[in-house]
Amino acid sequence: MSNENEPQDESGVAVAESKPETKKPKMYRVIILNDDYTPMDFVVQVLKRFFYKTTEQATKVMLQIHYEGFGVAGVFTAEIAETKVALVNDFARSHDHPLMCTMEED
Ligand code: TYC
Repeated sequence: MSNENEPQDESGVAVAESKPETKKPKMYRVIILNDDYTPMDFVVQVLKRFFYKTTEQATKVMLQIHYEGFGVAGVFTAEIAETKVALVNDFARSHDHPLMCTMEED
C-alpha cells in the first residue's frame, strides 16, 4: 500500500531514503584560563595572533577571562583545536608566562 511518508519514484514505486552525503564533525571550544601573572597585553596578542581577533574583540575576550576565570577563543574541529591549544601553550611558555589553553567538546 502507498504511504504518503514513503519516498516514491515517478512510477509510484517506494524507494529508499538516501543518507545525507555529509556528516557534521564534532566541534571543540578552545578555552583560555585566567591566571594571576600573565600580562593582559600578552593575552590580547595571543588572541590576535592565533585566533585572528581584532584588538577590540581580543580585549573583550581577555577581560571576560580576567573577570570570569575563562573564555572561549573560538570553536574548531578537533585537529584545528588541538593545534591551536599546543601553539598557544608553547608560545606562552616560550615567553615564560603561565597562560593555560585547553579544549572541550562544544
Ligand atoms: N589576570 C591577569 C592579570 O591580572 C590577566 C589575564 C587575563 C591572564 C587573561 C590570563 O587568560 C588570561 N595580569
